[in-house]
Amino acid sequence: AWRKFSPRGFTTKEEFEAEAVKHIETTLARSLFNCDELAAYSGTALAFRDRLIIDWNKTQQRQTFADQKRIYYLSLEFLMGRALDNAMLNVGLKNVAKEGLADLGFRIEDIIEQEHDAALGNGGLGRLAACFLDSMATLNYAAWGYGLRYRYGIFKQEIQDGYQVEIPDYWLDFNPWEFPRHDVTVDVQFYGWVNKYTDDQGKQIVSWQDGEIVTATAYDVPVPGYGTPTVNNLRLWSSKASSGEFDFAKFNSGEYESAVADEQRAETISAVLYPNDNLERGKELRLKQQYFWCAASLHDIVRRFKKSQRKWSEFPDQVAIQLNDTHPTLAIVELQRILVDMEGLEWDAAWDIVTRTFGYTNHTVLPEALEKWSVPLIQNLLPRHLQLIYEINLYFLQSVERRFPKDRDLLGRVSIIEESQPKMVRMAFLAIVGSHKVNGVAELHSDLIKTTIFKDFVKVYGPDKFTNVTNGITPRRWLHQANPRLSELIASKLGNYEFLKDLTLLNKLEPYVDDKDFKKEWAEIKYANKVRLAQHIQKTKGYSVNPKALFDIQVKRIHEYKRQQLNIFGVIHRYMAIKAMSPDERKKLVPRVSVFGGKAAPGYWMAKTIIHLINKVGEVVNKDPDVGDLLKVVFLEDYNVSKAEIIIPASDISEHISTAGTEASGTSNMKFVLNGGLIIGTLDGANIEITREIGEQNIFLFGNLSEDVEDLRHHHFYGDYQMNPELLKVFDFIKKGTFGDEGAFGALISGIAEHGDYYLVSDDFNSYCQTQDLIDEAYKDQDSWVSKSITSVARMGFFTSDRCINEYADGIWNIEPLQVKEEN
Ligand code: 26M
Repeated sequence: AWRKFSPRGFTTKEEFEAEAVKHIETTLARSLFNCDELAAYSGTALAFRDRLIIDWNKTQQRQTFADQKRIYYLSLEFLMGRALDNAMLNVGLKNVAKEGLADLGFRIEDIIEQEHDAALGNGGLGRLAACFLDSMATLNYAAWGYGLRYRYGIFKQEIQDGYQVEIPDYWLDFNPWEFPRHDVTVDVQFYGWVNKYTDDQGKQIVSWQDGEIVTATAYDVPVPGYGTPTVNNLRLWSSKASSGEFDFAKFNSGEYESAVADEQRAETISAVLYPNDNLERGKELRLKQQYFWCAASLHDIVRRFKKSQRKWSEFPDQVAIQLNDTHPTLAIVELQRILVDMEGLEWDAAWDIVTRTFGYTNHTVLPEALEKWSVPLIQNLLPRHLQLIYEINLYFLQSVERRFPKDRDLLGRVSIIEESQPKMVRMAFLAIVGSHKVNGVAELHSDLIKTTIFKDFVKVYGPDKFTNVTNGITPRRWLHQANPRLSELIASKLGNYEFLKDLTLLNKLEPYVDDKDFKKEWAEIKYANKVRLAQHIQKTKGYSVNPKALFDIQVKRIHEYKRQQLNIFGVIHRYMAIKAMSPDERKKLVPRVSVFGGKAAPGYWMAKTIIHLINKVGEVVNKDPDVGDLLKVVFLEDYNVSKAEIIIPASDISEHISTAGTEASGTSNMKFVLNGGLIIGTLDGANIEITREIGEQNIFLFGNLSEDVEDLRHHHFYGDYQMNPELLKVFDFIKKGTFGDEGAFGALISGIAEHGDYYLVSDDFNSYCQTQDLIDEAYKDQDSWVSKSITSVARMGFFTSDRCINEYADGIWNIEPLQVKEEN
């Protein structure tokens, strides 16, 4: 009976059409006679949104009623991509929508493409947060994401004359997936000063006074699980001048301009995502963003906790907060401030609550990415927080001194404050001290943080505070949505789609590794995906590539440590080899399409030089009649989540070739293998565990090992090393001006040939090229290649983000899923 009053919405195509048309005609006030694709998208999105809202409300009620622990995932980045396709698949009504849209005269693919990506992230870290939200909802965990509602997401990339140009990404014009909550606000304070006094009862009172107030307004985004009625919440904060603050006093006294300026300054906080990945720059506005978001989220969490009327000591039993990198570390200080300054708890009791609440995930060992904030900057912006940080550090150092009384150097090494000029706050150290668990994101990475950057903390806390949770990806988006035909083929053999919820079931594919018909279908699907990418290249770049060629793909943020330069030097080496061949020799070659994609941080000059070189090589190679189909070099513009969904299923080989020890995990490596692509990679990040799972015979590994990197760099530094002669030939070829203005690439070359080759491009060049030759040979034997592909997919079960979330839940959050009984 309840169902009658609580409908889940449409189930048939007729009902879907009626809903979509109703929205187009009423919500959008458009006539069906001029319904274009954008209007059809909007109507479809609103119809699905209605369905989600009902389950979303129920989920929130159920979680409130259950009154058990919740997970709060704090991330400055959520790289969600598009929502409609995902929503349709999760509620299991994509086919209904497809038929309904066909009736209305539309192809569903065209409608899906109307949606703007939600690109509130840079790369791996932000996309991981999105996969985690998907898994937490699918597994029925009571979980919230907290982030910032940037008006501008990651910039859109265009290539002009071979150079990257950044275009602002204003994405909020029509966003049916967000719900403004004008009644859910938090006032956040900045600047001001700290007043300490003793009250009538002799109690120390600390109050943070004056300064300016900015209001955080909540915007909620539903996060549907797959095949479950759980719809979790992603809460994004938007900044506005506080209502009292758009100052009528100022306004009335004629200071209109300065009143407007105040308002704009407040709105600037959530205006734009910082486009760096793995680089820290210490800008005040970035610190403001971090505190604004941490404070708003913490006060929201505390408000919710207080409704339950529990004792403060129960806070860690109700709340688990996970810090996605050090960006939200101020949340630790803010919770201590709330408990001590506002709620009047004793320091030790408060600190115990804090440390039991937080967990910290580290995503990088690159020194230039480790966050440090200058003491004067914090002093000015957050005076009370600086005092608290000093106090936290004092107690921490005292405890270290008690345990290691003779080791004075140790105190300096683990101090949260770096004694530099100016002094700096080391955010990773603060995050470690304020959390009960610290994890890395792949085995090698988790070992490295224990033996290098956080070595002293292992000594202080013992090894158990540090753990590993190897990253994972959601198979819903990265298999089912991106590669529906492969998903369908797998389901046809396994009998159902259960593998999307338990990815280890993929191992049931192993018996088909030598099944002729199955292999044929498998290969056909890969080919169709390559044709689709070739069409995309034709449409966006204006030239054709041969879908029968070996597609070799490297798509990720452009960074020296990821070594796109090694790839493009290898391509040039191949080009030189082709030029030197006789026509007969050329006939034996495996044709190749080398695809690159990825954004450079706008201020990262060397990364931009690499993009420039790739484009210039493409211009020369692609029109060289000696080469023809044998080699094409493509730089795809504006790599993002929705492009990844087209690109990843189309690879034969993808490249994950970072200098060993530098890539914390990598997650696209997992996506490519799950889609039947093989990979070439170094023994770095999750490549190591991928190798262990799928077997050494199914992956192309090369290069120096992480444990040898330090020695090699040492030799470089003292000049006792020989440049690889083949690479020198490549450099000479570039210096001749083969790819235009040779001066343009001077710094890229000299960094390797003369200035220490920090990322060991020369050391790994031989091994890289030889392995590429092995790949050519292996590709000629298509039969064995396809077997490798199937075997690999069958063994990828470990890399689902569901496994990963269950490990966090068990080992860090101490939380169980909230079981839902399906109503009927
Ligand atoms: C820092 C300061 C100012 C602005 C931005 C940043 C910043 C942004 C993103 C710093 C680091 C950021 O991300 C690091 C990152 O993406 N790390 C990647 O995390 C993935 C998920 O764990 C791993 O798979 C990758 O190996 C790792 O590079």
